[in-house]
Amino acid sequence: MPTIKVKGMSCQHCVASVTKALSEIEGISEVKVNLEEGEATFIEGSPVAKDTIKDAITKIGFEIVS
Ligand SMILES: [Cu+2]
Repeated sequence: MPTIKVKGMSCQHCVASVTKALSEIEGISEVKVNLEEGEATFIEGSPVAKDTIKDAITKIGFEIVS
């Protein structure tokens, strides 16, 4: 399962925003965000470009740490 590190999440609202943004990407499902670890995992049903994920996260004000 792909895991990404998301920087800037501080509360459950952030978690909800990140979960929503990732879930809305075509091909991504089963998004789980861990606030303490600052991580998001998901199932990639079809290949998703890294930039697509990055754009979705930065658009809502967070940052992906790689
Ligand atoms: Cu928050």
